[in-house]
Amino acid sequence: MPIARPEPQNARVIAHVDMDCFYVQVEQRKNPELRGLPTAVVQYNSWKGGGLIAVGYEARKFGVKRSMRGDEAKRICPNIQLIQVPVARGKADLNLYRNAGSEVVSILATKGRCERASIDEVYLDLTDAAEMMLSETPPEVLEEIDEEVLKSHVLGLHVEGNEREENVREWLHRSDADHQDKLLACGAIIVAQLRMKVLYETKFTCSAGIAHNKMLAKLASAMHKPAQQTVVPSSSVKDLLASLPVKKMKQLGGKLGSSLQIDLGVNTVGDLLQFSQEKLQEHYGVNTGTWLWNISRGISGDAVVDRLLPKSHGCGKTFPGPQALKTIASVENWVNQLCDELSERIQSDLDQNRRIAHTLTLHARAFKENDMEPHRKFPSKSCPLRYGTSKIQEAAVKLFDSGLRDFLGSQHIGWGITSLSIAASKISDLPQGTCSILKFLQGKIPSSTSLSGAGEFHKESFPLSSTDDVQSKGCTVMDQEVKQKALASEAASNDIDIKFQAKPLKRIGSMVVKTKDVGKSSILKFFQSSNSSFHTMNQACERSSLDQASSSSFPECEEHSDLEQIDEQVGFSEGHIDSDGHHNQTRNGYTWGINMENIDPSVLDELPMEIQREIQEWFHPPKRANTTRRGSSIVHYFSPVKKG
Ligand code: DCP
Repeated sequence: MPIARPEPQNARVIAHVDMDCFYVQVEQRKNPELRGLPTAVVQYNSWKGGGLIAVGYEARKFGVKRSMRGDEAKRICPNIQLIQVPVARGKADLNLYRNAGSEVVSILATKGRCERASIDEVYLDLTDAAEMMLSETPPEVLEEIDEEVLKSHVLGLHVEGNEREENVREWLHRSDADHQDKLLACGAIIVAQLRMKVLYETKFTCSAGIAHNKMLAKLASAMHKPAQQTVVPSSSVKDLLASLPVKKMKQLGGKLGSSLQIDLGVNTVGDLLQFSQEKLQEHYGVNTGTWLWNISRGISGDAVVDRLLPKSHGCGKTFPGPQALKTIASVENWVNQLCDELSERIQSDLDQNRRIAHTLTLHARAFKENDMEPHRKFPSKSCPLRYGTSKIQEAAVKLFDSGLRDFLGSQHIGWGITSLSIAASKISDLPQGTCSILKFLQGKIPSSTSLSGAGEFHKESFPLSSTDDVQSKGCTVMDQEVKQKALASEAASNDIDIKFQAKPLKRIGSMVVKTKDVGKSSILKFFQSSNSSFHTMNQACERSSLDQASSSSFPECEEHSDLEQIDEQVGFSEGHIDSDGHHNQTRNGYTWGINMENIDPSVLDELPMEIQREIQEWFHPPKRANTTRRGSSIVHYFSPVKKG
């Protein structure tokens, strides 16, 4: 459900950066011979040439689309290069792309607060950087401006043919512009520099939107692709939204958007302006009504969250048509494989980022033979997550069994599973003070099971709960070491004299101006000078419609084929009461589902003194006569370690 948040009082500068045909670019970097050729990445499943999941801009010129299969793409574009997505455990392995995304994030994160929104897109809050630029070297005093900045699209700015760059220059230079527009001008300069830096360091192009809030920045980044940026001054918002189909707006692609069309006859976001806030609240409740009223005016207070790492990890697989799984054994086989991957990823998140996931969720799509209740969905199920592959597998199979029971009810009929996915969510940082425990465990336990006991903070047995609110979406990302990379990149960016950054400044009168010929700094020139055939991308740059752009954002999550992953929508819980009615103890905001009196003292004695002290400190045990409770002991926490 959308949440209505008022805009902060002071203007912000928010950018949304989205990689262009991302998987294709990653494959082209791996194999530079593909550059300039029409290329698409296809699923590993070769039925009808495999489903296309990413289409390069050269191929798009021939009409190749993501919804097509390889055979169809070949028909309309015989020279198309179809690259198979890497495969592991019988399904797509996205690590190559995740890591490539992390490289980009580490560069973008150097200029302001950075929120990684998916495998290939981020939001940046550049307000501080823009304010600083405005106070030190405002655009109006710059003698030369990077070509890449001049190629920006400024919404509402009337431009024709060759005058475009001149008009943009004028817009950037306006000394009578209001503070908000001046900030956006600074944002445009910063984002162009960042995009150039991304290109030089990773060889990837990206597109960006620069606006006063996330919603507008996201809309704008998709308007001119590839390798371009679009600025949304406040004065252009009304016109932008007036013709924007409601379904194109984030969170209006589904039922809410349909209801607006059917129930209120609203087809564009601008159409919403005719309704009072009260009327919208009457129809959709106070929160959603207020949100609708706000977005129709371009108001959105959503903050850019400082997050370089994902909120959850997920992996899934679809089994379309005849591939549907129809036996428990075949489901278990796949559940085990998905859990194997999930376990590896959460373990590596724990090892590298000191983050622990608390909830395991299983989603499935299913059908029943001769179904009398075709609308009944397979319910999503979740439970506390215990680390260790076999424990996750065991729990996931139980979740599936429980879901299947609910799905079938009293009917004893045949069934089939057409998609399965597993997610680990409610991820939080390990509390301070666990450092020595981590080291101790990592030193003693083989890495595949290291800290597998962490999950034993949860009860051995647990209730299965429905979690219909957990939806699946496009991309959950996994960014190993991204934080470190961001820091490293930030440090490097302070030292390294990068071509497009290292421009000495000189002053006009008392103001600072750039002296070097900055006109060389353009993304197109990068490709020309690096001798790659970028001409088709150049031509594609001429496109500028939201229609085309719409293919750049994930459609509905259901469309996400084999590569579907789990959304990052689950929020963190501050603490809870478990099903036994025991209050979990919270330290530094982290909830431990265990009491000190549940720890077997003999096991505690085996730990080094420093660890014992840490554990004592965690719990500050309440004084109670009964010091042990059956079924819950630290033995379980350390269960992977076999006692001699
Ligand atoms: N992706 C996928 N399955 C989908 C949609 C996307 O596996 N149904 C993957 C491949 C894409 C990547 O996610 O390269 C990013 O998706 P985008 O929607 O951002 O699309 P692209 O980056 O491919 O193209 P664009 O330049 O239009 O953004």
